[in-house]
Amino acid sequence: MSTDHLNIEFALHQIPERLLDESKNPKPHVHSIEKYNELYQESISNPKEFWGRCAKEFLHWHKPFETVLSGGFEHGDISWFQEGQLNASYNCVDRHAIKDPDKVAIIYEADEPGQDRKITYGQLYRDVCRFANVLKHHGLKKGDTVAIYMPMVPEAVIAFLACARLGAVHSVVFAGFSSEALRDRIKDADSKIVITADEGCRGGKIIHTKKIVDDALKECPNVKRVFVFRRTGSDVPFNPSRDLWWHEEIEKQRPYCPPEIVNAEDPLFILYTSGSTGKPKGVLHTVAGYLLGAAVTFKYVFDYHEGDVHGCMADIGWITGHTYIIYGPLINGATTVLFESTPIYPSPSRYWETVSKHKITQFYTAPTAIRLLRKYGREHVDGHDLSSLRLIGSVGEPIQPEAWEWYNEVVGRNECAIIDTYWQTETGSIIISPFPGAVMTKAGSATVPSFGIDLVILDPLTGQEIKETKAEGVLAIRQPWPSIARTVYNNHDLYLRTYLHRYKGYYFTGDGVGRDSDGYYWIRGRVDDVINVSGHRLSTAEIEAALIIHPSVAEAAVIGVHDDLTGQAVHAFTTLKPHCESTDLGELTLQVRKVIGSFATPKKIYVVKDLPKTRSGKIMRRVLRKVVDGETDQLGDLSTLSNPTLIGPLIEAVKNS
Ligand code: 6R9
Repeated sequence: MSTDHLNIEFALHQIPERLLDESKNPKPHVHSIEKYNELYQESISNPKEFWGRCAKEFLHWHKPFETVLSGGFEHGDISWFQEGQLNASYNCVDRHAIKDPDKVAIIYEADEPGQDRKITYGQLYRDVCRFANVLKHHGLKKGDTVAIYMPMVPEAVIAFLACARLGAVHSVVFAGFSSEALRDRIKDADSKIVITADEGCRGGKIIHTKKIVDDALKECPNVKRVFVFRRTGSDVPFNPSRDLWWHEEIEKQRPYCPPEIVNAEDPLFILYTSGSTGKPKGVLHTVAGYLLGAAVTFKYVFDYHEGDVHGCMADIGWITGHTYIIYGPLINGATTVLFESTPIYPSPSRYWETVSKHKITQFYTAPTAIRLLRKYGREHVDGHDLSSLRLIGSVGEPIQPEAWEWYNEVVGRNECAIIDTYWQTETGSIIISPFPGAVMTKAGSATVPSFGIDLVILDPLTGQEIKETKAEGVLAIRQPWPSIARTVYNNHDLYLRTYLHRYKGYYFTGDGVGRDSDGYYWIRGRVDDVINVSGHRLSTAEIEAALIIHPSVAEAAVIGVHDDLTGQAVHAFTTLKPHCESTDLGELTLQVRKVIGSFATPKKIYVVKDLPKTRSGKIMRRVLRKVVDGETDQLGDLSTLSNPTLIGPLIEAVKNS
């Protein structure tokens, strides 16, 4: 790997004064670099003491644990707080509803401005109990899986927590996925119940949610019940022998439902994510460890204080929504915003109107949204009262220094903490990020590890740890932390192979990384065949599989290409079957939208005669990448290429497209 850029030292940004001024700001929990170092060192050298203490402080246990950690990376038998028993919904709702029933738990900012709604902890408690009783009445039991395919409405949160109350496992499918993708996820997780809505609204557009569910369920005979929340009230198809209306069912139930007490290591949820294989993986998280990771990072990384309003703009269908809209905030008894719309609806000021209306204190979004708003210009930000903001955060992909500076200056007015947070579905919670109040920042660096995260940089070829401070390699972790995923649903072997056995003794993230002379980490992006479009993690293999379904396509190869707006964009190369002279590119695009969802749509499709392959038949995507980037003089070692004559026509095809 090239190390040229390691010589560039980026300027350190001081901790904004406002953050350290106790007359304007609550004193940060981690208020100095010494404090960070002390806590971090303890968490690494004595993880049992550190996490044992946190587990008692952050969680309510119905039965206390004795063992903090057992098992490890070798067999993937990691278990935290083994003998402990608890309930996630009790921890997120009941204890706050008892203490402060009128405190606002959720601020729902609906797609149309002005239709917002607030839900207190008392109300949330009753709603969760009612809906849990509905599910119980229809036969849902501890350990059963439930698919949730819902827009960003409070009832989605209620659905998560009602499952957790009964010890059931939720498998949330992002509501932008197509019916086929939904079908595959329902089948893989063996969900018998689906919770959905009549329609969704986003950016002024209607999404035909229930219809998509109906299409998916044509091939899911095991789904016996579908609960339909009425979001728009439009006429939608309804199958009376299977479907039930949310509003009719909850009226029948009383708002009390005892929580099912489960073991610390029982599953809390499955969430599908793309890996380098074509099939999405059902990443499984367990109750206690996941909740603890969410709770501790929420408090320390977002520097949560009583009275704060937390605005995470992600979708609940992604891990960011699970951890930092729902579980992290609610475990801490915080007020969390559920944002149904888009950054540009009805205008590019929507975020800032929302911040000033609800006096949001922590604002969290993705680089793709920041780049989009930067493109629209600062006039859409200026003039809005953003004085409530103390911290602004970014997640999902590397943030370019230009975008970081714009965010810091225009949104943060140089007086907010700015946190670039790096983590993954599999890590459950943030693993690299500045601690506001303690860690100085550099534009484009996620900076330092979170508590308990023992980061290492490995040489990708030898798997040896690179001990020098300045280093470049792949990112791995040496010790288990509480919110690490425990398995891939129904495929523990895949879990071991993907994360734990690739480099023996370490958890492997799949990301390339650099470390500068200050010990700051710079995430370079995926080293496997995963593309990141607007923070959506897509696998090249999955998109290729979708293209190949089309009757005229023989082969497909998909690559991620730099894109100013979306970070990466999907470019697809296809070869056609012998009898096909040409094909309708629109149909191919449609194919991807149908099988995966519109967010995976290729930006460009090139029809070529042949794909570059190694002699063993592996497609050389690296060559395709270079050709698209115009770096045809740097195609690298082509000695393994089986058919060197295809390069010329390939370059032509890209040029002429
Ligand atoms: C939380 C989330 C994980 C992948 C990850 C990496 C990329 C996430 C990042 C980042 C650079 C950041 N990623 N945050 N890259 N800087 N701050 O996004 O989870 O959807 O599983 O994606 O996203 O490549 O491996 P997930």
